[in-house]
Amino acid sequence: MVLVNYYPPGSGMGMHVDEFEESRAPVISLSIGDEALFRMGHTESRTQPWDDVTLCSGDLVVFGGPKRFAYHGVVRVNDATLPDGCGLAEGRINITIRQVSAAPKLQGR
Ligand SMILES: O=C(O)CCC(=O)C(=O)O
Repeated sequence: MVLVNYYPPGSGMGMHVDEFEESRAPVISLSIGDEALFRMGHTESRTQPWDDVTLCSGDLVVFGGPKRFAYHGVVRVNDATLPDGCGLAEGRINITIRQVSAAPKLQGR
């Protein structure tokens, strides 16, 4: 499954766990556009400790293993930080790729 989120400047996404998927395969996340302050926490709750990292256009994050079901979110998207030529006039797009089923069926079998 591929999920595309658009973030207007100044927006964010609350701390949450990606637990819709039954697969434990890593989530792959690509950032395009304005810089975002991304927060990665732990599996128990939305509270500290957490790590904050600024994601720039073109950055790819893979979260798997012990962080696959950790709380995470976007604190904020910083206005007017996107690079020329990224394809956006403002804001940020995040594309996440997730394996949904634990055992994907092979075509024709
Ligand atoms: O925008 C991001 O970097 C994170 C997106 C996210 O957490 C999600 O789609 O569940």
